[in-house]
Amino acid sequence: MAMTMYDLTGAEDARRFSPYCWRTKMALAHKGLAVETIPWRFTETDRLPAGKKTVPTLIDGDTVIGDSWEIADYLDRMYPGKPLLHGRSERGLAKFLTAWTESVVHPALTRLVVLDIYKHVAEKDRAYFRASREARVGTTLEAFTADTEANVAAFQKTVHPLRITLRSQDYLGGDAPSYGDYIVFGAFMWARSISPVQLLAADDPIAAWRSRLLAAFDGLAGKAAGYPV
Ligand SMILES: N[C@@H](CCC(=O)N[C@@H](CS)C(=O)NCC(=O)O)C(=O)O
Repeated sequence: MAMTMYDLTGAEDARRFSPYCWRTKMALAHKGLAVETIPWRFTETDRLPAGKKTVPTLIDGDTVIGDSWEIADYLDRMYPGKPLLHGRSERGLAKFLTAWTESVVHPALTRLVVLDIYKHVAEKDRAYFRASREARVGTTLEAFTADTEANVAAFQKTVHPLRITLRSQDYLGGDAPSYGDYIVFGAFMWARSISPVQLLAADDPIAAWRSRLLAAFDGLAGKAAGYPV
């Protein structure tokens, strides 16, 4: 039986925009595991099994796992082929990429996409989304995102370490994608799913890496609803 996964969406069922859910979907595809995704919206916490509060939440038979890192670990334990987090050093580096993505890349992207997210979420999610995110950023979504040009420039500077790395190798994993690639790529899928803002110049090595991952697994990510990049 295929696994099922609760997957964040906007007003339309097809607009799957969670960076964490994208990590997990790429990880499942990496292992060749089938998953049926269930569209889930911010105010539907009661629908999540086992008291989970965030997505991705994965259900595999009788097992319910929340948190993308826990899910990657679980998948490696239960389905050891094509490991995601094998070896202490790979695991350690994936931890660093998680921390960098969540504490540096996501905040820089939030400046660019948070108002677009608000515009795409279901009507019933809007009040919750605005109130929770404005409390987080300390101002209105409009004020926080006002200067797109400056915010794109700041984002491009933020991801410079990624750019330097990808000048000399195709993936963070070297010549093939690793779970670390999916962690960072999830952030780019977050933006692509929800926002028309062009984050990267066409000749940026990061754009070439993003294209490779959009095409991976028969275009799993590239075929998903989103804006052209
Ligand atoms: N550490 C968790 C974070 C998951 C997370 O925060 N997911 C967001 C969607 S992108 C969520 O469910 N948010 C619920 C909310 O904001 O109420 C993971 O890696 O899975």
